[in-house]
Amino acid sequence: MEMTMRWYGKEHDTVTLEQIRQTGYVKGIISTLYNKLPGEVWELDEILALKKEVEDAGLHLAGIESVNVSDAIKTAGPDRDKDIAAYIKTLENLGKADIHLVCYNFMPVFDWTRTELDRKREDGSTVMAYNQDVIDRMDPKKMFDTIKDDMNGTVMPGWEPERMAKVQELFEMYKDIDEDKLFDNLKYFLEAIMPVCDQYNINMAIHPDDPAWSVFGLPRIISSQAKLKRMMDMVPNPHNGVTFCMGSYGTNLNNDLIATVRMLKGRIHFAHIRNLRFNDGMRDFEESAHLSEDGTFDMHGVMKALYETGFDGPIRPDHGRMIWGEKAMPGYGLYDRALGAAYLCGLWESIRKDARKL
Ligand code: DNO
Repeated sequence: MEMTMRWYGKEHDTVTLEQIRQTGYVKGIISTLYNKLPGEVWELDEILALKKEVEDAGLHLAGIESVNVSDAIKTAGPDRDKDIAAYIKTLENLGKADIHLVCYNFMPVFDWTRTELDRKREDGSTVMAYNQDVIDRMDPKKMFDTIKDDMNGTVMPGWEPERMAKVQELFEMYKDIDEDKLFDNLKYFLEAIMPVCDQYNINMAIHPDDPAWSVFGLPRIISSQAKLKRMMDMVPNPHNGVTFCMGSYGTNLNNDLIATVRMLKGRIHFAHIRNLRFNDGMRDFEESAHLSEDGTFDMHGVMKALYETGFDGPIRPDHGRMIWGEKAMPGYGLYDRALGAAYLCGLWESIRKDARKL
C-alpha cells in the first residue's frame, strides 16, 4: 500500500507538493495533465516534466487520475477509433515514463454529482452533499450553474466549464445509449487498449459511478457488485481493474463494501477511501470525516478486507471536509485529507501488525 494524495498541479491547486510531503504520511502523488482534453495525445516530454516536478519535491508519481475517455468512445461516435488510437499512444508514453496506473471513468455527461459543495455542519466545517429531491426538480442542463459559484475559484475535475457549456449537445449524443450499449462500448475500448497495457504493465482502474445509480435518466454501469463482475468477466485481463472508491460505490447502501472488496481480489488497483453520513436513507447524504464514528462505513473493516485480499496499490484519502478556515477546491483541501491520511495509515499499521506480518 502506498499512501498518496491527489494534486492538481501548481497552476490549479491551492495545496503545494511541499505541504503534502510535510504531512509525513503521504509518499505518493496522483495527478494528471490538467489541460488535456479527451482525445488528445499526452506527449512523453509533458509526462516526464510532471514526473520530474513531483520527484524534485521528494515524492513519487504513483499514478494518473484521470486520462479521460472521450464521449465519442463512450457513445461509439464517428471519432471513436481515432480517440482510441490517441488513448493508446498516451498509455504507451505513460508506460515509457514508468507510470503503471491509470484511473478513468465511463460515466455519461456528468462525472460525480453533488447538489451542494459547502453544506455547513454543526461544528462550522463544510462538506459536499447530495439530495435526490434537488436532482429530481433540477433541469440537468442547469446543474453546473447551481454549483459553479461554490467552487472557491477552482476548476473541479469533470466539471470543466468548456465541457459544461456543451451539455445540451452531450445529452443529445447519449440519447440512444442504454446500459447494454454502454457496456458494449466499454468492452470495445478495453479490448483495444489491453495489448498496450500488457506491453507496459499498465493497470487500468475504472472509477465507480457517483452516486451509484442513474441520474437524469442517463445509464450508469459501474454501480453494483453484479455490474462490476460483468465488467471484469467481459475482459478477463488483470490489467482491466477497478478504483475502489468507497464513497462513490457506497452511496448505494445496498452495495456491501467488504464483500465487494473480496469479490474484486486482485483487480483493485487503486483505492479512494472516505466516509459518508446518510440523513434520509439514500435520498440525502453528506461527506463526513474519515473516522468510522463520524459516518456510516466500517473503515477498519474495509481496510482489513483490502489488506487480506493482498491489495498493494496506491491508496488515497478522498474528499475531505473544509476545516480550519481553509479555502480550497471543495473536497480537496489539505487539512482534512491530511487527517484522513494519518488515520488510514494508523489503521493499516495496526491491521498489518495484528496479522503478524511484521
Ligand atoms: C471526484 C473524483 C472523480 C474521479 C473520476 C475518475 O472527486 O473521484 O472526478 O477522479 O471520476 O475518472
